[in-house]
Amino acid sequence: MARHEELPIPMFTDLEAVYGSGSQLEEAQLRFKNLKAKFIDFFGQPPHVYARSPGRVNLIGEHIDYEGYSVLPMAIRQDTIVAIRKHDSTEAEKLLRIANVNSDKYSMCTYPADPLQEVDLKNHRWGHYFICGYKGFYEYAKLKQIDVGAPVGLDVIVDGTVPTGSGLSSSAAFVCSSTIAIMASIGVNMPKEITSSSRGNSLLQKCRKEIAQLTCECERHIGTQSGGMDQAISVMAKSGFAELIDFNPIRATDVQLPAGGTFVIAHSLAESQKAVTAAVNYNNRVVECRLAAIVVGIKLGMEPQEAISSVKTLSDVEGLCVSFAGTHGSSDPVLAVKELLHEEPYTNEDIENITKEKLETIFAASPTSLDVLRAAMYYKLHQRASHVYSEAKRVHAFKDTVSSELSDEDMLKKLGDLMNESHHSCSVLYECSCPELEELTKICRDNGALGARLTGAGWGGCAVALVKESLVPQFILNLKEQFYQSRIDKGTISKNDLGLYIFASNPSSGAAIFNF
Ligand code: NG1
Ligand code: MG
Repeated sequence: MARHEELPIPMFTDLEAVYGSGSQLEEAQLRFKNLKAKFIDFFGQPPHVYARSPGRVNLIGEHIDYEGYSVLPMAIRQDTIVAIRKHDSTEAEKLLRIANVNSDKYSMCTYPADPLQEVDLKNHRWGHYFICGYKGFYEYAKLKQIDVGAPVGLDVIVDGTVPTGSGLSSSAAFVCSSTIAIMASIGVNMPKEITSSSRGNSLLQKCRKEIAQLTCECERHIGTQSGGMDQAISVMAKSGFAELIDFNPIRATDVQLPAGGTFVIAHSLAESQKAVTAAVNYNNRVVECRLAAIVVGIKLGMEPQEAISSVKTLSDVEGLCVSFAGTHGSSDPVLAVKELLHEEPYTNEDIENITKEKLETIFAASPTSLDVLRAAMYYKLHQRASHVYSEAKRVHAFKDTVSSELSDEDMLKKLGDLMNESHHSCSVLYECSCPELEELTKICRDNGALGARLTGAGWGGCAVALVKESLVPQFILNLKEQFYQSRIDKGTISKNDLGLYIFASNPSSGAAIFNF
């Protein structure tokens, strides 16, 4: 194994740097020890290297990353660790064997060591997320002309603590840790344009950015047209800070949260299986936003064909919207949407009359979008665009509030209000909430949360509440009583697991590699 300074990506660190000290460190040491023992059990030899990447909670900015708008998440301590061993090139079996420490729930998945294999979207398996990283890594190497040699077999064990289907991005934690583990085990170096002129910290930042971009593309192999927030924060997070993430190109700006407030994460216990329901939920909204953007572009004077070929996101037509609204004395794209798009849902025919093109033709290059068209009855262009433009403004208002001169108390109140507005918009305009999340966020507010909203894609999963630090223990007790107790009584969850479903969270650090 190469020594630290020779290793490919400068993300090697030690457990203390990531997991801190005291009982958390001891817990982490035990976790890695068990993981290593399991690895030897499964594969007869220890792993070469480990990569970890955390889940995240999005504080504000929902369903706007894929429209090109900035979002504001923070990493959580729960993470995925991938332990990996690369086969010798002389070893005959060229297989990817992917096991899980939780082998009762996740049985071993085996795939050929072939970077060109297709991910079988019709038969979802948990190991597919590793294949996303695998394919993405080889595509990246090809693009950057990095010589990575012929594919060899890989033995892998995954240990994840991010609850799945919960809006905390277990998927990105898995994809990012897989990709980074593959990079580290295959021993590639970062392209020269990144490493040549950068030293120390700035090199590390450049590499993190590059990996964030790469992993975002990786996860699209699972069939969701995701925007990049989750991978960006999972790779680039810094302990103690939330991050404002900008796209095109990806960039992270540290955001110091005000003293006296704590973010509490609470699971609605409705599991959202995004990879399975994408055609009617997530990808449906991506398609609706694209259609809204094209229609707005045409209404504001673009030729239909020009709009179809050049308008990809609502951010592409924001400038047009703003100048249109400007003639009415405002610079708010939400106002433009109000006038340009009717609230009645649009049918296929309504839209095709405007675009002068079949929707199937517009989306011909995207099989997952064609799945959306097959499943959709109508398209709520007005509502989706209003959500996106207003949510994008709330992200900046959140960031501005944090850096304003307000007292901590006033600041927390303002942040809470923005979170409540965000939830309302997700719920009413974007329709990505569900009855359990509505009940949970209401209970949060009734128990003194300054703000509460769904986090992540929605349709189940978690809520995040901003709570005054001094109230947190009582707040958690009240939620246990008012939301979880009836579910414990019904046997939905066990009392002993409550700590997995409701917890306070501090901003944790991003992806890292270990070898010991
Ligand atoms: P979840 O479902 O929480 O992993 C998804 C997307 C994000 C973002 C949010 C909604 C993926 C990997 N992530 O998050 O990019 O669009 O929904 O804000 O698809
Ligand atoms: Mg996800």
